[in-house]
Amino acid sequence: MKKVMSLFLVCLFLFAAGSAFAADKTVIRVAHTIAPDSHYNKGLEYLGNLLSEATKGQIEVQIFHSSQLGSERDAIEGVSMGTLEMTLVSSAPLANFTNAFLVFDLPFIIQDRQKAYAWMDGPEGQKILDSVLSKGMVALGIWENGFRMLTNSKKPVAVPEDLNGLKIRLMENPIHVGTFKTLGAYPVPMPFGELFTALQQKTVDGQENPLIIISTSKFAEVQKHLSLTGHFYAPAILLINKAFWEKTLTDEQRKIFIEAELKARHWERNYCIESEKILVDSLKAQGMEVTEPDKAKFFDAVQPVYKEFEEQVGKEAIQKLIDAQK
Ligand code: EAX
Repeated sequence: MKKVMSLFLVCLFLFAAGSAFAADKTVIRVAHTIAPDSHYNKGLEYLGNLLSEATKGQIEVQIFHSSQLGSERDAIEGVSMGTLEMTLVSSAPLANFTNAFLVFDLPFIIQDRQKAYAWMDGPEGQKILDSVLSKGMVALGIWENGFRMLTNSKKPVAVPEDLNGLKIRLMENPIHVGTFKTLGAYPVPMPFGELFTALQQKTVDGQENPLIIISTSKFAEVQKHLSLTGHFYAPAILLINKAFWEKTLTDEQRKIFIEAELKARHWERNYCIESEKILVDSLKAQGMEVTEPDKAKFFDAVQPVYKEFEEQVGKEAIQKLIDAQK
């Protein structure tokens, strides 16, 4: 009986110690809108593993994919207010919060990925990231979503005229919407979480996203035509709540985080570049018809967009990003 009793006490002690330990653990919930096998999810898993290892399990990253916690706009609002710790989003929906990221939304502004990375990771990129500080957020770094390609269920798109009258879903961003208007399409801004159903039910004819999203979101099931336009480059911004970053995390944890984020950022960008190499063939194998569009014609057709948004984006900001890639 005594033996049983002491065993019970030992168990009770271990249980209490275990839960006290668990209470020391800091959980970071991170939301994103795309699939569990997407580049965002893989990059966040990589970051989570680095953080867990370096802090001996003190920090745990919990990933909520597929818009489980709402749209990108919802997630940004959540991180801004502190109801969510972290999110990884395209920079485009940040247009609702600051103008600083708009320069990335101009069509064809990013041509050289490597040079653009260097610029984004340098002081100019930092200035842009700092624009969210006043919104209660810290932008930790610029990851990659990717070059956006056009898909639709109606016809091959080789020249801008082919877009005439097509209903194309876009992110909620004024420059993206303006660009597709200029191209003669009918732009339909909508959160990503509603997109698959909208394509399936043909409320929209097409959409545009990087190949890796077209693939992991299984758009080949509802879209026949893929046009390799690469008209926008979408950076992905890792945002964390400012009070959480400054007050909940310790100095030591923040230091670990900064190092881990840098590693994860490079890892995620490389993962995108590597995946892209096989994705055109893979999407063909899934039944998509692939068109190499006349990019020069698209480039010429969107030039009025630069004039239209020049004031809002800032002439200087535009020129700096272009010059950085020379
Ligand atoms: O950021 O909404 C979109 O099309 C984005 O590419 C997606 O949510 C990932």
